[in-house]
Amino acid sequence: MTTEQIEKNYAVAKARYAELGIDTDKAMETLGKTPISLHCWQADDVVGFERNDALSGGIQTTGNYPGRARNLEEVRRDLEKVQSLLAGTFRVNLHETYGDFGGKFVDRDEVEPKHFEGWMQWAKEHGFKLDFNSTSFSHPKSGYLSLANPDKAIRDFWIEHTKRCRRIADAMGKYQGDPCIMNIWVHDGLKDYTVERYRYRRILKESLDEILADQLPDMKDCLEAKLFGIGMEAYTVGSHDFYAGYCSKNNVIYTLDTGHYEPTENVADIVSSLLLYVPELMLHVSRPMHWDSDHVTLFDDKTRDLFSELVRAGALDRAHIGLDYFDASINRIGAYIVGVRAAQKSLLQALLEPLGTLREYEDEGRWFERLALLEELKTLPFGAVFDYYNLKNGAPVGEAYIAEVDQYEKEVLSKRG
Ligand code: RNT
Ligand code: ZN
Repeated sequence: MTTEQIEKNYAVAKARYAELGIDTDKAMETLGKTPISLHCWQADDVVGFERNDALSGGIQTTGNYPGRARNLEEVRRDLEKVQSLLAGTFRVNLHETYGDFGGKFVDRDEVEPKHFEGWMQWAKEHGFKLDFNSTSFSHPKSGYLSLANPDKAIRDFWIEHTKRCRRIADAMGKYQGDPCIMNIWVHDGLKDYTVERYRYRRILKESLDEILADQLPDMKDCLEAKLFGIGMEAYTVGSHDFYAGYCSKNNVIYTLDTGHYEPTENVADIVSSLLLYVPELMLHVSRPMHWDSDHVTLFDDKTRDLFSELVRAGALDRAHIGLDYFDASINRIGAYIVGVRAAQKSLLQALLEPLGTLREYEDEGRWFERLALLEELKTLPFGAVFDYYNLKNGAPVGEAYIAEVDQYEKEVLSKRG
């Protein structure tokens, strides 16, 4: 498509949406300034730089597509490439295992802000803000239980780790002049039936109370619930109910990962209930396939529904949008672009909804009209708006990024051993 065609299509789309009272320029502006947090772990299959070991803790990457980032420089280079192919405001979401350990072994209870200074500088140079995650998995002390472990020595190790991570997040937030969102997800769970459900949950609650006791001004905590992990099918300590209760009671941000609910559950429907009781949400937008498979996020009904819900609930400023998937079976840079564009399309389409009219219909009991308009909105020329948004912001339009990803693969990724 030529620039002229993209502009012409946009003019038509703009006029069409205007008929419904929608300002497409305003929608693009909101899209452009709504941050999306890029999860660093898609670049290297969640391996990190601590011990270069296999992933454990109930999550799994499958596939061995060539080109995995093998070190810090490669992860950064890949993220820079991803940024260059997208339009918008981006953050980078790091795990503790991605620290700059300078070739030395730094255990999880020894990590310090200095191990992330390089990341802070790099992020600043490239216009990113950082988010952070403590890391309970892929460690000899991970086992089945970390923060919920009855063994005090193991529990204390993870409490110390998590406290340190909060201080790192606080240092990041201070450096970037914007709170760093720190997610705590622990894999704690059991393979088979337990008679101690209550006990482990009580221990996890006590560990969290201890970890969250310090007030840190430049970071925000969020807690991620989960249904189950691989090899931990019988019981997950940090279930939805556990964290919904904990976050409501303690005014903590709840992390909603779209892969962590029953397959037939509508995750979009959870948003409004949570928002009435927790201060904010952190989203891990993913794509579960039968289970928490962490496939690349798509512009599908579930994702669209989720973003519509944020807009309809007026909650864009109470939601931190992040992605969370790790597909090792396809070009990893391409995986980022497909997922981010899917989230952006979902948000843009949500922003282009004539909510005023729909709400009037609803109030007046005109339910046929509501249904019909919702149905017609689906085929409005929203793609032309998204194309123009990318054009205007200097990003590849439509499928043009495919060739660029292929080129990067040829020049960079294929040369990685
Ligand atoms: C695991 C959680 C968690 C992880 C990352 C790597 O089920 O979704 O968010 O994916 O921390
Ligand atoms: Zn997640």
